[in-house]
Amino acid sequence: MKPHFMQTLGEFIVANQKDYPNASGEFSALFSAIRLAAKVIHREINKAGLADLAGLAGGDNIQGEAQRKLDVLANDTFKAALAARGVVCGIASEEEDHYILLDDGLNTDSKYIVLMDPLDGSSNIDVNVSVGTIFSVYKRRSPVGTKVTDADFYQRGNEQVAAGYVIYGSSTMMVYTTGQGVNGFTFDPTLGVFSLSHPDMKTPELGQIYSVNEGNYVHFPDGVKRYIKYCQVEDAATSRPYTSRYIGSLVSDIHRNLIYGGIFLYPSSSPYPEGKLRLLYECNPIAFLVEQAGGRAISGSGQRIMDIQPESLHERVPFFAGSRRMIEDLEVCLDEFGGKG
Ligand code: AHM
Ligand code: MG
Repeated sequence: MKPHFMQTLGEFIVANQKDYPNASGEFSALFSAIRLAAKVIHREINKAGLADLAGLAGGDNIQGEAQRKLDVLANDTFKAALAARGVVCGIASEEEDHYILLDDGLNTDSKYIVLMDPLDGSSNIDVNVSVGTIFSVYKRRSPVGTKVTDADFYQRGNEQVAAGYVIYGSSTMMVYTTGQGVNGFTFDPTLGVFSLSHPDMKTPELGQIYSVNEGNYVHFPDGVKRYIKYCQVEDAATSRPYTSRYIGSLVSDIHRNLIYGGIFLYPSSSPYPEGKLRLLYECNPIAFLVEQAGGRAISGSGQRIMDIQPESLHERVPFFAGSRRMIEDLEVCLDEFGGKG
């Protein structure tokens, strides 16, 4: 068999720098920090069951959710990797009550901020189900050299300069966008490199998968209930009934639907009147990727996710994302029957 050398993530970033006329190398350094942290998490997740890394850490995050040992480890790893490069002036994380200011001299003059969910779906980790890291990158609004402010973090999703996820699955992959399409890189643990395995990812216009936690059905808004019933009705033209697939790990559910085509729904329900997913570091980066792959992402009121003006760091929003024609059908139901609790 002839050896096949795919382009590595590092090579890809360098080769595409020409797309950014003002690129100073800071952005590549930022990506190299994310890439390195992802490799560390890959390593730790793979031995979690052996190294006493499964289970709870003993504390709660600001949202009252129990932190797991790997949540804490992933958060510390990404923070340390980003801080070490001198390219990020502020970090916000699902695991931190407030955003972190990096004004240690090394990072003070950086122009980027990063928002992240270091280990999404971590409640799945003890049973060997795929989890992910989600990240979102913006240019700061405040002047370089000053302390970052709320306004740097409360930017609309459409201001993102990059977003992506790492999926720690049957293989580890990084999928990201800088607004020029979506590319996916698979990690080869024997070489320690991510290679371009999924260039220019596009999601089908119409898929056959719907993904929702149907256990909450009775609490869903009427428009969402209608749409779920629509998914289940037979119709040859749209290949219905659709298949129901729900892992309960956002990155995994989105990754599958992105490739096969499908719709992901996390509506409002009585336990979560605003939905469960967080606008800044879960919904916005996923919305950017889904749109760049040709899909759409909207909220319960039908608003484009990336147009929502954030008001707080950990705010939640009903989230619907996926294949374009499926979102259009959902919109009809939300318009007619309502999409909020
Ligand atoms: P987390 O950030 O605490 O891990 O929670 C987010 C996760 C998502 O990965 C997933 O889509 C969702 O929670 C599943 O929620 P549910 O168990 O209510 O269906
Ligand atoms: Mg999360």
